[in-house]
Amino acid sequence: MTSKKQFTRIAVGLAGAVLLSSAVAAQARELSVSTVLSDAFPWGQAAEKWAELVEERSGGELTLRVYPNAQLVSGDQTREFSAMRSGIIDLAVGSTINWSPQVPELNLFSLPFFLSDVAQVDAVTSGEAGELLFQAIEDKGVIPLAWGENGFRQLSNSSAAIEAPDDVAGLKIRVVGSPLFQDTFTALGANPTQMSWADAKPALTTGAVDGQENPLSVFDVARIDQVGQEHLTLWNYMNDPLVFAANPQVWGSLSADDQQMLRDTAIEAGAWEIAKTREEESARLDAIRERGVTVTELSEDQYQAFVEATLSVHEEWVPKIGEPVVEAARRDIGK
Ligand code: X2X
Repeated sequence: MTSKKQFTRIAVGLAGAVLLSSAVAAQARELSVSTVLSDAFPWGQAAEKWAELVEERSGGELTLRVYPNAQLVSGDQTREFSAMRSGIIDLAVGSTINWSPQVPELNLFSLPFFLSDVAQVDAVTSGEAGELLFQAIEDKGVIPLAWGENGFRQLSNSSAAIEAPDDVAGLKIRVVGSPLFQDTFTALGANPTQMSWADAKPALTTGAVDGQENPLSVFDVARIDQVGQEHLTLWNYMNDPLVFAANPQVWGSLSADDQQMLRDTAIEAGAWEIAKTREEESARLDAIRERGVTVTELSEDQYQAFVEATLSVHEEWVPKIGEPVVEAARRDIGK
């Protein structure tokens, strides 16, 4: 027979267990965030900033854990979007280049010499085209939240200064992303080779490839000059915006308040990172020059020669990106 005392003990124990399990339910929830670059780079810092703001605003109830180096997709950055869509990844701060194989509209930013300065990039991301691009991401099964920036991509190589399309001819250039990059470098007479970031530095080190293209922050932090890339041409041929985004099931499982908080903090972290990336560019360029890299700036005529050499890429890719998106972008930048 259960005595009154025993009964009380059991009841107290049960109540404790219920309390404990509700405490577990209310315990911090951790979401994964995928990035390609670590927090040594502005890109990784964007994700860390997001995590910091979320931790602060949620009072520690929601935490973001950043997984850099595309480790959640074994380094294969062009699979990041699919992995987020399928739920292997909860959240990501990803590059439009890396997601363009699944979201062709994102190739807009990679159209050679289409967007020529940061004002135009901002006009597009905050404009009509930006809305269409977010819609395209959502249509492909991922919730876009905010923009960030990897930056304008510059061309480096190990053999000689590049001032004209002829100087690129015959060079093996590492590229990533959609086949658009193959087309751009083929149009310039180069031999493009698609490979992940994880494979790029080893390929530059062994001389398996002669050149690569990346923003100044990446060139600087990854010390690309130390793997023989002594020539850098500033040609601003394309910008690589970043997008903060979420898996739709994860997003749907959050309260409306948490959704709002996650979106607001993504926007804040993105704006912070975009400003930082841009502010740091000139000091990075100085540092690169000081390390002995030959930096080539193009005259207007030299620039035009590259524009003309890659016009065929526009003909080929505007229909794949979609006329409405390209037209919206033209309106956004008044072009
Ligand atoms: O792989 C690259 O070149 C990088 C790091 O810039 C991207 O992820 C697009």
